Amino acid sequence: MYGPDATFLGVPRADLADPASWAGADILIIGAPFDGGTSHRPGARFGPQAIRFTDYLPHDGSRPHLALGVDPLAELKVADAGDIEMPSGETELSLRRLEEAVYQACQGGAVPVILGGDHTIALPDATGVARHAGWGRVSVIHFDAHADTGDTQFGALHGHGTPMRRLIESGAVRGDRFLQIGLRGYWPEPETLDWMASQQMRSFEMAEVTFRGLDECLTEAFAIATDECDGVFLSVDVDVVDPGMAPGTGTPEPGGLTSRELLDAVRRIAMELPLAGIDIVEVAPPFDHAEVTAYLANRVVLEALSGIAWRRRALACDPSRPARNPADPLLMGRGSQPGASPAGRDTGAAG
Ligand SMILES: [Mn+2]
Repeated sequence: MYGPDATFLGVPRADLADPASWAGADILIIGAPFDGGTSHRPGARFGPQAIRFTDYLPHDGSRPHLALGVDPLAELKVADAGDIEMPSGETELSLRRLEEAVYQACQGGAVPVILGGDHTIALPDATGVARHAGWGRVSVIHFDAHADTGDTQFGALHGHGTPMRRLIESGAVRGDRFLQIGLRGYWPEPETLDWMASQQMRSFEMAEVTFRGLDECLTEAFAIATDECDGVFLSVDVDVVDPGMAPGTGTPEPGGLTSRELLDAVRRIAMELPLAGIDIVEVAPPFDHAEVTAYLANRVVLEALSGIAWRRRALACDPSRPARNPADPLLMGRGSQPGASPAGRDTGAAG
């Protein structure tokens, strides 16, 4: 919708209306250039294009991941359906169009990866996935500085402060399978926290994350996310990262995760859990500096795709294509270096 008309790192173009153009795709990239739901600074409508091509490497269809030993762009069939037309003054129409596109992607067998856009789009994103995977059968792991569980925003049902409440209210996803990581700051108010508690949500505030460690919190979240659910929807609001490392966003809240922590967490989620859909939202290029936030969001997508490719290898158990243990020394088994260790803890984590 907002050019230039380029695909994610140059992957093949898909036309949603022409299923043959993306037949067999493992991953379908969908742009959601909508920022009509922002409560403060807009600009995330320019997020999809920034995430697509903010990278210093050639757009040559190859991204060999050092730690995981996979090349997600070569091992997965990744296609880009371009941007959904989401006129800013037509929120419900915009969200309907996006939900339909996400649903189509799922029905075609692809994992949708939606590039936002403000967080309003998580409602159609996770709803589209749930329509395919089963109502209430998909858990949500949600990285964010904010809970996004407001009842209304400026009196409206839709906005980037309310999508998680709408999702739970509709039953598309279960409140007690809704994991939030990175919350902090001064919102929401106690009434909304009471509602979240009544839905049995599990929200990890940054103080808990810092006190216990991110990995321990993730392990707890994973156990909940996989209990009586068939798939996981991952929603990454880039403002979960500290504004010092992700300044290009509309509602920055100091004191967040480092970019390293977010990338590690996303990679681990993709390696260990059955991802059914992903969105990365709230990248607002007009507020970015030196493209710091756009580079990070591009890598969030690649980290997720790499984890998915790694997980497929691990589940295939093909000895000629082992899943590399990222804890091993990088050059292990090359030249005169000692060979790879037997499968480590991560290789067994795919179940
Ligand atoms: Mn958010």
